[in-house]
Amino acid sequence: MENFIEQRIGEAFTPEGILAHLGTSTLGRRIEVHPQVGSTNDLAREAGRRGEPEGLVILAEEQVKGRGRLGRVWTAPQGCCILCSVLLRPRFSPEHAFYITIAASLAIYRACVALFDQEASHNHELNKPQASSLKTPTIKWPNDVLVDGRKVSGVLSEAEFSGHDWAFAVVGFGINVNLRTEQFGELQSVATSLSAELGRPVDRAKLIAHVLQELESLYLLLQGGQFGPVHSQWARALETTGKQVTVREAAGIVEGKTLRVDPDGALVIRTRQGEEKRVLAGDVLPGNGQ
Ligand code: BT5
Repeated sequence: MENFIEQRIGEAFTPEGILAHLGTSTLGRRIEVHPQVGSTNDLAREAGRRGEPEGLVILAEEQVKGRGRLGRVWTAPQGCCILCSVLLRPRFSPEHAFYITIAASLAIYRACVALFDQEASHNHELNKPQASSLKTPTIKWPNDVLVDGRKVSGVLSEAEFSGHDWAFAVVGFGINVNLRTEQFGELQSVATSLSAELGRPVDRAKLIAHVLQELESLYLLLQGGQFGPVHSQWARALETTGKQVTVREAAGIVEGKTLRVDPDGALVIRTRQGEEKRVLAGDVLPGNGQ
């Protein structure tokens, strides 16, 4: 039985395997699975330009040109992670584009929290002492999901516009699912995987179905103009609030204490000089989060 479960969990993605767990009405009703691509975001953008309907999900077992924000690289060993892009056709104003990233990180965060909660109650049922090593996921502003301070997932939203309106949006995310920490190489101190944190393999098909389900319900709120509830849930999950941070933005470095996130997603920092600074795009640098 154990072997069977291991084998099933380690299986390649198939659309049918995911659809069997999927309860969405739009997202993922059409799924493409590719053994190897440049970047799933590129394929989703091509699909957007071809006029494919929203909800198309592109998954790959391997990316040779996986990208992060600002020209950075996303790396993942073949066949053990989630590398996914979703085509969206938002109806809300493009000025709220940042909410797509917020919704995706919140969806991934929620699916991860559910996994960790299940593990805790499973341990409880088995009368195992609560694994003191079991950590809670958090979101690091603006787009990372962390477990115990290390990155388990990143989100890259991209959009194309037609005049002042959307042509379409693509939200791409990578989730480190079944990897040993040694497989991260030089990223080992900053990255982790769900299997490493839980101490067991995770069913990728179930997980992606759960993420898509969460993403759809958040996206429906956005399509209905309800940004407030999405923002407040995201703000609650942020590990960055109330901490001393150093943030790198295009204009330079901002240091200070994080006060809040504004409705447009900006991180508000009180600098040592007592000034309030809003950072709309940047990175919270590691190692200074207390
Ligand atoms: C992100 O960028 O975190 C967005 C990553 C989005 C990846 C997905 S995979 C499917 C879709 N197709 C794509 O081509 N991309 C999307 P950023 O915040 O810029 O973080 C990038 C940084 O994360 C890198 O510079 C590394 O330091 C680190 N990194 C790279 N691979 C990682 C991994 N597997 N786990 C944790 N950290 C990683």
